[in-house]
Amino acid sequence: MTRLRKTAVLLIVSAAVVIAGTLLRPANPRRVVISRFDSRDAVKRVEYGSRDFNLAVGSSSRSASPFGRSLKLSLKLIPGSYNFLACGQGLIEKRCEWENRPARLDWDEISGISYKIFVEPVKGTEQRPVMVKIATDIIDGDGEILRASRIVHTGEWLEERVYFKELTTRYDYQRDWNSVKWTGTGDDKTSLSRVDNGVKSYQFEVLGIVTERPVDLKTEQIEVVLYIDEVALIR
Ligand SMILES: [Ca+2]
Ligand SMILES: [Ca+2]
Repeated sequence: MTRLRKTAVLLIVSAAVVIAGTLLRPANPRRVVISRFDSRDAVKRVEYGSRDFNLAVGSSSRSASPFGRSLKLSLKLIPGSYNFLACGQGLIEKRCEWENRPARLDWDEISGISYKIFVEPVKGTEQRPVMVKIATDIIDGDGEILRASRIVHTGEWLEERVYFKELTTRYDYQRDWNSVKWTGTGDDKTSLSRVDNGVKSYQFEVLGIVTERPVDLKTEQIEVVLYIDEVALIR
């Protein structure tokens, strides 16, 4: 082979290696997916409920989903009600562990949790735009429940990221107040709002809708339909 041909072959091989490397690389090495909900039975591995039995959860193969099957949540908004969908350890249902809990995970490297969400255009109100407010809760290794919420637009798949530093202790509800760590004393006492010893479980709650003018949930029959997929830890 001439020197020129050798150089050309070397260049082609190098290019092929670079392309192959790009194709084989995981989409986002900083994301560790813990729930994909691709199985029809995925719904059996989540715990969910609502005060007024107004939340339905199912498995959906909605064609618009680029992530395979997803969890579909349908919720009728009732004033003063609550709802939740949870997955992980330490729940009442013991079969709700994540599909993937990496062994020997260094929690110091994990900075938050992300999820994919698609919200269908909200029915029952003429107002536009309508957005949906959703809370993400984390139950940390101590059993403390911390929360951050997001306002999500309708009509497209979005990735929401909730970083641990944004979470605050839920003052409205804890299973065990001894799990909360505090700073200060007496009336000046505030919680550290810190994720300690990793994450046992995650939980979502649909808090309601966000519109320009207030909506009367007693007279307006509003239903929120949304899909959740690819819950992941962020490295
Ligand atoms: Ca999926
Ligand atoms: Ca804590």
